[in-house]
Amino acid sequence: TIIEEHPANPAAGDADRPIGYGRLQRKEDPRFVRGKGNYVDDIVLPGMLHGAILRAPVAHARLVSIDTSKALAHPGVKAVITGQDLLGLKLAWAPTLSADVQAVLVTDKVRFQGQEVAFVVADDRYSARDALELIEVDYDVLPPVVDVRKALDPGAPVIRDEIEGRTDNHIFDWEAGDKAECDAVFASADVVVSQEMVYPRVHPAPMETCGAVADYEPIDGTLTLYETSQAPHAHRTLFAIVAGIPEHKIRIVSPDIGGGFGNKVGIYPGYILAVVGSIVTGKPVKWMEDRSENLMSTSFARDYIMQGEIAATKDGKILALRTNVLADHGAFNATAQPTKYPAGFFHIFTGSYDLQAAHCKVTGVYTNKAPGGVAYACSFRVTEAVYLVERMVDILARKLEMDPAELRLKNLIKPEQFPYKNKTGWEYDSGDYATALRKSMDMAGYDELRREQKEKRARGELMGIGISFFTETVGAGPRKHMDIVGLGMNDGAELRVHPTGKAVVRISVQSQGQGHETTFAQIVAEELGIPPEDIDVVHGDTDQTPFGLGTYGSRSTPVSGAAVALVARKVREKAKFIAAAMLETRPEDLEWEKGRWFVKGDPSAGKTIAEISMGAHGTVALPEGIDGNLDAEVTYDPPNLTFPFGAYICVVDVDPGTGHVKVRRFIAVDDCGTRINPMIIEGQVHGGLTDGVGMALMQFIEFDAEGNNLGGTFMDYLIPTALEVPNWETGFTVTPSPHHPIGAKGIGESATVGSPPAIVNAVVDALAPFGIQHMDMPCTPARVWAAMQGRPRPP
Ligand code: MCN
Ligand code: CUM
Repeated sequence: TIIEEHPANPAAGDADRPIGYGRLQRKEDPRFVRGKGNYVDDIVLPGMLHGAILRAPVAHARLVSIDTSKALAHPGVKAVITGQDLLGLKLAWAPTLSADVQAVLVTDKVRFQGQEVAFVVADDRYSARDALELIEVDYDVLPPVVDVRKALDPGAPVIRDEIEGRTDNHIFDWEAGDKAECDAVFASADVVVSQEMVYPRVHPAPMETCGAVADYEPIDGTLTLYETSQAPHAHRTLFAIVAGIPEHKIRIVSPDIGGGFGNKVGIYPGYILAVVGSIVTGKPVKWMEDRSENLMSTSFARDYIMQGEIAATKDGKILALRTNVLADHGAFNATAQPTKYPAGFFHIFTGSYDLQAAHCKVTGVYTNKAPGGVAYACSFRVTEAVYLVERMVDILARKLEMDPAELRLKNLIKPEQFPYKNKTGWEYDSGDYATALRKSMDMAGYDELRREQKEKRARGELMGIGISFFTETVGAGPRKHMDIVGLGMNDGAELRVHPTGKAVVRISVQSQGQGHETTFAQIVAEELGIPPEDIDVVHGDTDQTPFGLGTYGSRSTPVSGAAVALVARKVREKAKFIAAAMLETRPEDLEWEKGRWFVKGDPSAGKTIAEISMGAHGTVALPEGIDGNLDAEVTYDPPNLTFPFGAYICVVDVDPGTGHVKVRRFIAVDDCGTRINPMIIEGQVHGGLTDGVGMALMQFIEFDAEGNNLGGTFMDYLIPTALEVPNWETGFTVTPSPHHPIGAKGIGESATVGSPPAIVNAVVDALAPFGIQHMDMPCTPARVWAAMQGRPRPP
């Protein structure tokens, strides 16, 4: 099922051009490249005040006293809000997305460095920031819990002692798969290998930090909140519940978003404080984080310690996989994932292989660190899952002295096994895995690379080749299986075709750079034959769009994309009845071709969508039950998630003198089913691969023994640039999703999920002469060098 791609976008006006799948340039780019984007910080309202947050300098401390009088006296300061003030408003604690609560401002105890302690509202940003230094706080510093491995020790300080009866830092235990069956397979296997691996704490670090402008109107009780949000409708419902403002009085606007990457899914104290500030002062209040605030206090990602074990026969048939995971959730359990899955979709850790058994257990614990955990293009923790299985398969290949490509080819799920039910309950919709892996090997010249490596090894040069094969599960989700804080994960779409045939489609997801204004117009164009430039996509304003759960987990195409295709089909069906009236024939005598209904056997007698729309809005006598417009709306409940996949090959050179790793080549073959816009897909893949280089080689948020965050600036937390990445070599196969209306699967996180194991596999492969079985990310020069010397791992 490999479909050849249509050629590049032909000139405008060409009637035959492939509007559905062409490499249409992004409709949003003219405003972005001219500096005309409209971000939250660009919003200026009359009389607007500015907020700033005082943050805790230590990780764990009792709040003894707080004196705000000097700050209040500072020129320009309009209000100083403390945790005590919020207690009075019943807003000191807010519910998280994981059935926990999080302090909006500290009332009793600081629980991580950078936590919110007080909020100053002033005439301008500088006065607000200056006033922060005038707030006098007395802390009684407590020993922090920094090492997740010690968080459950009997004597460990109890972080969440405000919860009655709590005597430890344990949050949850969660399991998937059949443990007994799995243990039995392990017991009788020829070969078992195990490895502990750390997927370190990293941060999505979008270019735009988080912020909000809150405008509470006391006269009619309406709240307009401009927010950096990936999920405006879900936020509106939560604000209604948290702040007690009726939902119909709340309008949430997410204007242009300068990158989200999961960082903008949750509701942060700053958003709530902007609202409180506006209520208290009666003026609009803007709050915008700086870079360190973003890195230190907003949703981090990963932080999983995984104990992996894989069982196989001696000739390389993989039988089973099991893992125990220790998950560091920080001081509040604020991870964002469907309610039933405290470890997200980690239980897809069986990967792309046909196994006899699998079992995973995840233990979540509190530590004195910022909350979060599900972010950074993670597909709800599929990142961690894919890293685990792909590292384990490589370690097994080494043990069996088999080529890692050969071992994978032997064990991949076969095309005829789809739909494939894995051992932890997922039903993979479609796949042709071996074809994708072979294609990546052809593109890489795999055999030639292995020959080159052999020659280089003989000369003492360190070259490594790493493979990863991943399967994702994206498109949350079917309401029978999942919800977030009780909200079903369905999306709406509303389509209006104006009398002259121009259209507007309103969607419930929110673009943060993914190009939705282009690709969703392309879906309508494909279904109705209207050129994409004649279709406007409206998103990011709860007053203007249908309810839906927002953009994350690469769900926009699988869920909202399906809604858009279906709403266009609904309009097409309605158009048939109107066309029949216009052509004085019966609807069943009409046939559809791109853009028009015509009489079967008489192609000259037909009406285009534009003509039909004019007819609908005009004076054509309409059939019974058809009203005078060409509009429709739908709410889509996906029957299943979609399962994109890919085969990645990474080639690295390691400098034996310095331990520096250079990614020399990277080949990525992705399959996201039907491809709506290949150029946008490539952009998503390039971005995700760059993330992968960041995580595998450069990035981690470390803490010292006192719980000080050592990754709070871009001097310490490194962002890969064009200098660190190769020219990406991308390829694709197309295996449509059988249940998605246009066969599309998500792509937005695939490369971030799939690339880190390929890079680490390549580094470990390069270091094979040293007998190294595993290296934890990031493979920094210091760590690689130490590994080569047989020294302990430096931080
Ligand atoms: N697409 C396509 N054909 C497909 C699948 C997708 O043309 N078969 C297009 C879509 O129409 C959309 C884009 O590719 O324009 C990404 O689609 P999708 O995979 O549905 O993902 P989402 O739109 O839901 O985006 C979310 C995803 C996530 S969860 C993170 S995290 C991430 C990512 O997108 N954050 C991003 N990519 C990002 N890219 C940018 N520029 N900024 C972010 O914050
Ligand atoms: Cu997990 S990051 Mo994206 O789902 O927004």
